[in-house]
Amino acid sequence: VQALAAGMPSNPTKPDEHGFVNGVAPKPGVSIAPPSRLPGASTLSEANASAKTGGVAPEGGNPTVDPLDRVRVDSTGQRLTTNQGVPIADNQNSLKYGVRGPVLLEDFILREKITHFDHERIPERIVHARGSGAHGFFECYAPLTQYTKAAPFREAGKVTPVFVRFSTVQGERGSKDTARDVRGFAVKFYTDEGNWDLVGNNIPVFFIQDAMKFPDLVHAVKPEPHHGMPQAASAHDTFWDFVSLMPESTHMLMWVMSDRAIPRSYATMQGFGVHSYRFVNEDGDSVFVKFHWTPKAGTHSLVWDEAVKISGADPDYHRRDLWERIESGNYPEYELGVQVFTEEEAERFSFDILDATKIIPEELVPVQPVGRMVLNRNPDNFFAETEQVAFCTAHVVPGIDFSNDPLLAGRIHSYVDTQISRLGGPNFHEIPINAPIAPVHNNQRDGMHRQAIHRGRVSYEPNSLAGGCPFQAGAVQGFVSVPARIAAKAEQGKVRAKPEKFADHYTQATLFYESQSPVEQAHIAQAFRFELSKLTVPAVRERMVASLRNVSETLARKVADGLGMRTLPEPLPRALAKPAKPEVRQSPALSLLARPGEMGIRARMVALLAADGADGALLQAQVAALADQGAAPRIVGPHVGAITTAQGDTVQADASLENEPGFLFDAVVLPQGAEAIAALAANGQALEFVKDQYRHGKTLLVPADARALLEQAGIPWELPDGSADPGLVPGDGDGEAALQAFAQTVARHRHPERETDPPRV
Ligand code: HDE
Repeated sequence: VQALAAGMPSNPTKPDEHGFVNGVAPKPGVSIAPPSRLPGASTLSEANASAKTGGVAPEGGNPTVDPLDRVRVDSTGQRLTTNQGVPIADNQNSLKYGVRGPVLLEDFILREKITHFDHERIPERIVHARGSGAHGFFECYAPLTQYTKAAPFREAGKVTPVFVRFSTVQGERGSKDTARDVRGFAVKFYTDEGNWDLVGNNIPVFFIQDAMKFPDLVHAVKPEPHHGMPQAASAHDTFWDFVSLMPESTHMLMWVMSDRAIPRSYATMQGFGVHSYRFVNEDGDSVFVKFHWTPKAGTHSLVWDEAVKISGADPDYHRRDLWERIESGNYPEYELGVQVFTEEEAERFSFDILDATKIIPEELVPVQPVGRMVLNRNPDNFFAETEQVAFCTAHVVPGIDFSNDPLLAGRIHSYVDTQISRLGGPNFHEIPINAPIAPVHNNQRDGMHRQAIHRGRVSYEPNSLAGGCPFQAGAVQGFVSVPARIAAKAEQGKVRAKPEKFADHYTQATLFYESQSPVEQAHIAQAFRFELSKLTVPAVRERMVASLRNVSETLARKVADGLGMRTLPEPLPRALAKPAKPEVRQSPALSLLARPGEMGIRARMVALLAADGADGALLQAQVAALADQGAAPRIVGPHVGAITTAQGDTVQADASLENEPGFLFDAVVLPQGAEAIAALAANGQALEFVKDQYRHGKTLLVPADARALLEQAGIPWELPDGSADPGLVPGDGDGEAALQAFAQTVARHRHPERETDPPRV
């Protein structure tokens, strides 16, 4: 009180946190000027326009770093303390009465430590529990003000910080990354006008049309409740029972059974907002919009046999890949594209744009590129950032609004609701990773874990005692919902029903299947075969094949053959006898091959097999050349550590055949040196290594000596049709030209022309 009276801060060590400008208390009733709340001094994210909204994309830097500094802890050179800041003298022994005596209840240090530990876990997300996050920025290419006043799209070069979390859906927090599953692609934009969360998936459609069915869907796909199995897998009775009874799932099933559901990397998959949203401009005019993220590295996937094996050897495969790409400077980058269309156009489409089981073919409404997102910084702390981040479809900003998609409506409710129990109360927006960079002022108060210390006695509006503050922003600055007209026919009134076009469950499933390349179609059939083969109830299997007959007779036949089903069941009755004629019957954009990417071999994992007697000089030149091109080369030997080269010196193996098997790599370089080849050809792990590389369609660089290794592994030099296998690159001599040819071949991702079913090797 004395300090205040003297105009001095009450807590001299924290002047700014207590709202004092230059250490002097403001006069009552005078609000604090924003500069006193700059990052570093503030307990809340408030006005700090400078560091986070700069005009130039900070390649390699990250604008979200600074504001979080206030909560970052670096213990370098610091002494150990309790949570109350009391220095701890001994962190090894509990307090006892005599060295062999009982532990004393008074040991507050032990009790604090154990108590905190006991509560270290929070509930995992009910879906999307397993995820990996990264910081980055979004940069706008050109003003989009014609369509939207949303802050990230206001001017060319405008940079908005983002945090992204990728996830699987079905599995628990500790489950594997490479499950066959949808991937979450959730982006939090920390805009000048509040947080905008674009909570999307890597697949542009969904299983169901109405939020009412979401708990049923999730109960069906999660491990079966009686025995808790299977983990992170849809290949079980309850899932297929449900979806085969829900024909609206069929389109989504085509995507989930395609290679899209086993991406090679989070950096090589697309992302989609799924629902139709609205853009709103300064004049209040609105258009519909669908959001698309396209990876610069191209769309690349795993093959199933590879995904299964990876899940055993490295359940963190995607998490590690994301981390390593960012650490090595191969920043994952995605282009944001929008499909913009009007209400009138929407009415003419053969499908309903409120139906989340439908896409808008790109041939009908082109995707316009509007900006790019670069992920350039790993989180400092997995729990504090990736686990505590809370996304929500209700987090929109002026310029973005909703459509009446009934699935979206349920989501707008669900996310906030789930965070309240997951993050322990209504103040999760104050957790640093969730706090907006835009200032937060309102009259919401108290609750669990409140961080803000609100000054003054006014927490209501209208008020006169605080000069009416915080005041309503009004229609010009504030968020105003689009006064969309409701198209309900008068006679309908309140209904529980769906629009008619929602009932066309198959046209777009067929469109998807017919737009795939032959190898992608083969993988879809194999995925259905695998999943349905795991069912214990034959009737469910049959019902699913009956449903597939409405998508494609060829597909249904292939799946039935794979299941030993001699006669095809009758097709399931269709809900809509005469669906509207589709605008597009083929959409090449739906094939993964449509986007090979521009990154060459950057971030590709390349194994260089080695054993005693390998040509060490060549090996080192190859490692250097591959690293130069941005790939991640690793020498893999029979053991880690020293390998004696043909030249008599040693090279160090980074990994062993045992700890990093072949399927973890995108390609392999085989060594030169007859002795090394003989050693590898006598090693079952090395043979499996190259067999997996071959079976999964990878590129192998094969010097003359190494042909013996391929022969031993039973790998044919020719493709099934007798032509030369383009993925087996011959390599001789000093190897420079060969390595060049190898790199170009690796950039093609895979050689599916090698595939046979069942595999030859
Ligand atoms: Fe979600 N979803 N969802 N979802 N969803 C959650 O929110 C929900 C849907 C998506 O990395 C939950 O914070 C309902 C579609 C992602 O933290 C929960 C419905 C799409 C993430 C929830 C859907 C998504 C979630 C669980 C149907 C693609 C992870 C934990 C009406 C457009 C975000 C949480 C992260 C997470 C509800 C359908 C994407 C329970 C009710 C469609 C990427 O609130």
